[in-house]
Amino acid sequence: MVTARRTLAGMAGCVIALALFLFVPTGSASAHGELAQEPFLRQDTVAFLDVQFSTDRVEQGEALTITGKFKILETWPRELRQPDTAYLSMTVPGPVFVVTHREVGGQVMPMSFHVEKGRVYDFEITIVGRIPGTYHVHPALYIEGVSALLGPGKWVTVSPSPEGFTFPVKLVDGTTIPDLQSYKSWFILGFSGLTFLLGMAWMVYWTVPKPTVTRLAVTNLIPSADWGSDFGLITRRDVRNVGIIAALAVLLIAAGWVYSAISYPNTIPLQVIRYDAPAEPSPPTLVEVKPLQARYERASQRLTLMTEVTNVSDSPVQLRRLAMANREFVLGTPQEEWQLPLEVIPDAIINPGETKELTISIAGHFLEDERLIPIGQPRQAVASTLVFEGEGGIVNYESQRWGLTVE
Ligand SMILES: [Cu+2]
Repeated sequence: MVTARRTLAGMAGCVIALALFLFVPTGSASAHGELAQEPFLRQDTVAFLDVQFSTDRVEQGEALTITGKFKILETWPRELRQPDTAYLSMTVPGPVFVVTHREVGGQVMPMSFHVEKGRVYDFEITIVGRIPGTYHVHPALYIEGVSALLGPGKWVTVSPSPEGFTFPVKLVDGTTIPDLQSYKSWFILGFSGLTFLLGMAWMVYWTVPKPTVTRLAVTNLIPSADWGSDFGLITRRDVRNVGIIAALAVLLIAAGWVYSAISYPNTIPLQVIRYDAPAEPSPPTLVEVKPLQARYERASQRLTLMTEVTNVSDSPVQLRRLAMANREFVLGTPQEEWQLPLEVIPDAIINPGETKELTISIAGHFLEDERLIPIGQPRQAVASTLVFEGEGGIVNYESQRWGLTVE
């Protein structure tokens, strides 16, 4: 009686939870969790630099290209799995774009590739508008064992086109699939449905007529080598019946394999070999950077990075920009929606042979709103990449981590 009541209460709970989940209205999400990642995960891992979007407005079926560089930072935390295999993509809320082309270091890179800490890579990614709407689009680097690490985001509008969106694909044998979105949908659904039915039959067979779940306490006591035939748990008939289900599953897989081998003789085997992505050549060293201290003042919402910079080249060097998580801080007027102004005291130019103590500062409520400052986090530090420019267009990307004091 008690068990029955408990079961009923449990079921009622489930029904209420499901109803709440399905019917209680929620606000629409305007971002996609880029700020949910821990500050160190965004600051210490990958820096996106010189990112450019070819446009912020496309029609359905029109292409948009994102170019730029990413650097695998020397500040990569030891607590994370070390960077080795990466995959270039982008992040948007759902399949609202399709990626049609990817390049890393000037090479077409549709698959995963190897990266190295400290190196800078050029990238290019082409996406085509699919579903009308306005979306926050980020280039993203997926690192195996870590997560998606996002670059700066830009709002892009996809406007409806009278023809709608189609995704034709040309095959090796010269034929064209008119629209990949609906290609053999019913066949795929039907085949998946059959495998689903077999799986359900297996599950229901073992749970509904058998006391495996309803009398878990008893079945748990039976040793694993014992069939429990005395309790009616597994009988010879059961073995025969589930043998039939297993045989049907093998038959289905074999039939699918034969069908695809006959209908599609020209297939590309699964690609397993990965390449090192071609990195940019290492530039001559212009500066030596020593992070001294970072201080964040909560009242004025100002972050200052005390940094000692020595110019080891024979011409003046200028600190131009600073990349931190999905933001970029620039001297002068920001041009892009992810850029914000940067202040450098006394100034950003370091003469040859000079050692200068720079006070780099950034201010604004976004520092806390976007969780760039790790308040109440198990790591009191900030990391960023400083961009120094010397004569003849030589650029050094200096990634550093500063110990942080919050006041
Ligand atoms: Cu975003």
